[in-house]
Amino acid sequence: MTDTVGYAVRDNVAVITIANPPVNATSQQVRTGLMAAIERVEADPEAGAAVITGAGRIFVGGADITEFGKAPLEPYLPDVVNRIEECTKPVVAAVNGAALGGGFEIALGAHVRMAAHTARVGLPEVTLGLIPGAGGTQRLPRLIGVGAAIDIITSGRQLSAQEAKKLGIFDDVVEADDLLNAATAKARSLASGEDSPRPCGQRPRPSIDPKELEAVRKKTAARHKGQIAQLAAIDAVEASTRLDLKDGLVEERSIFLTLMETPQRAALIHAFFAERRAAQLPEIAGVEPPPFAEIGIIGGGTMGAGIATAAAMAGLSVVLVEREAEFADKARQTIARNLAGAVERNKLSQEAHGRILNERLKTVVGYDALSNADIIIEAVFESMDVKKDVFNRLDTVAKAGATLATNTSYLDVNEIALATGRPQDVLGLHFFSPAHIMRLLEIVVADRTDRRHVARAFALAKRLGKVGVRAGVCDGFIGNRIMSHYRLAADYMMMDGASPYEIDAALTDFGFAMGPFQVADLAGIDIGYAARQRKAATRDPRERSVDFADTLYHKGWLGQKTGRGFYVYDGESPKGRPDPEVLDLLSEARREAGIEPRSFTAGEIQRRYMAAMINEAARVLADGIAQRPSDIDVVLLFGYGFPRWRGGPLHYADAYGLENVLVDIRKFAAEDPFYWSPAVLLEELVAENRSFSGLNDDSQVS
Ligand code: T1G
Repeated sequence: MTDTVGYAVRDNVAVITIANPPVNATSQQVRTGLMAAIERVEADPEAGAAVITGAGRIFVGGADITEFGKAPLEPYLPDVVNRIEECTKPVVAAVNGAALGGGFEIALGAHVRMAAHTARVGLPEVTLGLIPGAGGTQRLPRLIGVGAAIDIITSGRQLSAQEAKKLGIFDDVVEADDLLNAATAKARSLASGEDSPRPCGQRPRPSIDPKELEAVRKKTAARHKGQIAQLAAIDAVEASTRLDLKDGLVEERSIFLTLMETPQRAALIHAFFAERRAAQLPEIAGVEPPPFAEIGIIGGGTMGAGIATAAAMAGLSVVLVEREAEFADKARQTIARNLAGAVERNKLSQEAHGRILNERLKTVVGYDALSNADIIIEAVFESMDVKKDVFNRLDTVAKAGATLATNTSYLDVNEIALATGRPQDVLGLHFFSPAHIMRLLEIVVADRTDRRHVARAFALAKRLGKVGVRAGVCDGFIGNRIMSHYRLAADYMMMDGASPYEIDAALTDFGFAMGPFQVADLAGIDIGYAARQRKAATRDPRERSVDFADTLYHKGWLGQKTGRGFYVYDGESPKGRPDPEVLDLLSEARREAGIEPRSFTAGEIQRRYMAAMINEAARVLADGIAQRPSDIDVVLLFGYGFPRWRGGPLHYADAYGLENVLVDIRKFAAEDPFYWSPAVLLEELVAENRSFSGLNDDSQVS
């Protein structure tokens, strides 16, 4: 065997163990080893049957994604799975942990599937722009039916062992410790001929009513607008209703290889690795993060309560401090509501919910309660004076070595740090609301922040299930700084003739979860108003300012929270409908500004919006606020609704062509040379015929 596939015979059963850390991905070595192991079982007189299992906590995490985009190497995974299914002796899959993608397909090739109660299965290929390419689209429908198979394959979701058993995927689910014994006992009974299981591939072709299939196709297209893999997966599953296994596998392979060449596959794989690369920083390489068990939070508003919820759900003990008992109680009620929502969404067990409220969460008055906290996060009012006062008081209360974090979304973390006698312990932890749901966490490293606190912050992000991204100190850090720039491009287009509704429609067609004016209504027109007031003091006089939204603010039209903003929200259209009065006000504002409105195509709206985003992202990168282009992609993907299947703004820029971005910017610069001045880094990359992806090597931080 290879050292990634072990083979050991025990009581007439060959146990084949896949050991390819960290996730037992089916690398070429694993595929070769599996092929050899099956051949060995057939020839081995000591083995009447075989069990396939994974070493460690994962069964098989899937095909080896690092091989994608390169020339495929034999043996191909579908051939390995076919070989398992054709084995002349019984093969039992002992699914000891996550069996994802190709891992699940290996289990489907086995004749019987048994799982540990902690195991999970899934076919996440569509999240990578692909479809299952090793028989999953042919075997799963034969096992559980077309409808259930399409749901699992097009959602890419993971199923618990219990749900999988209910669907008929697992023949048995046992305690994790008993799995190997149970599986070898099963294999032994199969070897003795007591039972002759029917391999998936030998089951009859499944069927589905054509009308039902059409309805599923329509629903899938609506749910995954703009994406291709989900619909291609339905085509592959549909083939299983028409073709025998062999021909169905040929059809699946053809669809799979076509998708392998698509820009969406490249973008989604980029996103997969970008998310994991963000935590790889030379400045914390080899730095052991100080342990943490207790999190202190100051401020029990939406953000503070959300952070407390996330920390408590991650098993940490939480002390939330408010100024008065009434506010402390209110915070507790907010947290309880958040937890109840998590239970409804199956993100938290009822038992854990109770344990948190009874044992793990304290909501009190008085900073003294923070004296044992390892990490203290303030989420108080966004005012420098208020924050300085908080940190000044923390200095006297927090224990030595505690990490002192501000949740500010734009204030100068260096200035806040100097409000304490321990600036080396201070950094920013910029959570995104709702903090117990949004996965992005900007970790803002100030000039004096000690690396151990940076390492601890990344360890906290991982513990909370968040994606930590390192940011330098500037107004808005990475995400908000870029957003405030491209948001202006939308405002300019609105004043120059495009309606807010055309702009939102063009950008949701591009793939954004919401357009900028829908976002403004969601966040609150008053929030935008406050930001404009704050920036007015320091705005460069050359910058064109647009204050149309202030008109709505002064009318009390603050967005969703008042039932009216750019859109009208009422019983008739809870999601909001265009407001003719807004258009009249806009025409009036254009007249007063002496603007002759012109029309914008959806394409031009998209090009302007993206050019602005890319231009400011290039500046953020050049200023060292972000460590690498893919970190900026991660921020926009996880915090601002950028479509994942486009990979993020800088991956998109490379795909669109940096020279094309620069041509757009230079064209727009004719009307506004200040706002559209090209980023120097962008001009350099174009001049040197380089791409942003070439800068995604290890972070520049020494
Ligand atoms: N291939 C290569 N490397 C992988 C990998 C994979 N499939 N999955 C994870 N890694 C790396 C990851 O980059 C990280 O590297 C390390 O392993 C730990 O990952 C033919 C075509 C399995 C649930 O989409 O969902 O099968 O940062 O931090 O939190 O039909 O990894 O340490 O250098 O995520 O414990 C389908 C992807 C592939 C599953 C474990 N499979 N992986 O989570 O660890 S396509 C997937 C995951 C396919 C077939 C098709 C998770 C995990 P580094 P991690 P984790």
